[in-house]
Amino acid sequence: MKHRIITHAGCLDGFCSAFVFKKYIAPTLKIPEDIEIVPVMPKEIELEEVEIQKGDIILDLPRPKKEVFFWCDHHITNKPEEEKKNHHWKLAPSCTGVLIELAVSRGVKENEELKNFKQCMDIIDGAMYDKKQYKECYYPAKDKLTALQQFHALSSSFQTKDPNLNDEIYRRLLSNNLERSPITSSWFKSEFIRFFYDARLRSYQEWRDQVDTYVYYDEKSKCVVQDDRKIRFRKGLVDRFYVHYKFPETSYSISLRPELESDQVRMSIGCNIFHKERCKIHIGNLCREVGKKFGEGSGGGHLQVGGCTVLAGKADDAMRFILEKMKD
Ligand SMILES: [Mn+2]
Repeated sequence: MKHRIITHAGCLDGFCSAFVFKKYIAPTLKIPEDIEIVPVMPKEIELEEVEIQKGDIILDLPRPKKEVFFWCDHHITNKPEEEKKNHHWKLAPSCTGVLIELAVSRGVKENEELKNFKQCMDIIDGAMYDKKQYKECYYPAKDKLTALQQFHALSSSFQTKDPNLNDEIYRRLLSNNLERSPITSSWFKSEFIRFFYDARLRSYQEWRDQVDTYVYYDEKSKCVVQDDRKIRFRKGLVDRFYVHYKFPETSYSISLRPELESDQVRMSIGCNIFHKERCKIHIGNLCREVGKKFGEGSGGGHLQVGGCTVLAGKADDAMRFILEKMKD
């Protein structure tokens, strides 16, 4: 049987999930080392735009309708109705963490490096940063990077504005000889990855300076609104936790980003990451509902963060619908 690893494109958790599968789980299943890596977006699985094959290994992505060799995910909206032998679903901060646990349960030795790997990924993908860790990862860095910063540096290398470049870097890094964790691998130690991170940190600052001019706090719904339809073009790169740092009284945030080519608006909703106890709604379910009601059906996520795509003409209705839900 021919195997491929199909994993979440442009996503650090997708990358690290593929890393853990290839390095630790594949050998237990006698899967060859040169396995092909195929980065895809969740939407491509949901809308059946990728041709799924029997031998496929699907990580950090929705479960495809067709039978596959192996599937592992941690998104609450992808919880399967029935259990299956080759299906691994667990509500957890990161898919990488679920796969590391699985590898350990299959006999892989759990050392400090692996523990640290899981811990960093749980903080990053589960948005479990405290204010200090947030500052550490999103503001200019010193010469020597902490482990958490190193994972951020890694992700910035395949989150440029060119999806093909991202996929290329992603696949090439994963085709290297994999050591015990991505950040202890020799290829990671090169200056090359640091370039991407330093540039990204400057981009965050540019974005923060611009967003300060149009972001606002809606008191009734306790939500910060960042509506990019208000600006002609966006500067820098989004620092998704900044609004909660800037408005500590918020419970939620929403961002609207018009997609120029498709006449759709991408919405991201999250709770205040520094005060998750304020989150009273199931955001993943809300996103799924909004995606169906106001768009073509793409939407989902976690309890406390999610995203969906709606038709441009229905974006205002969708926004009113969401803000109303946040009030109670
Ligand atoms: Mn994930």
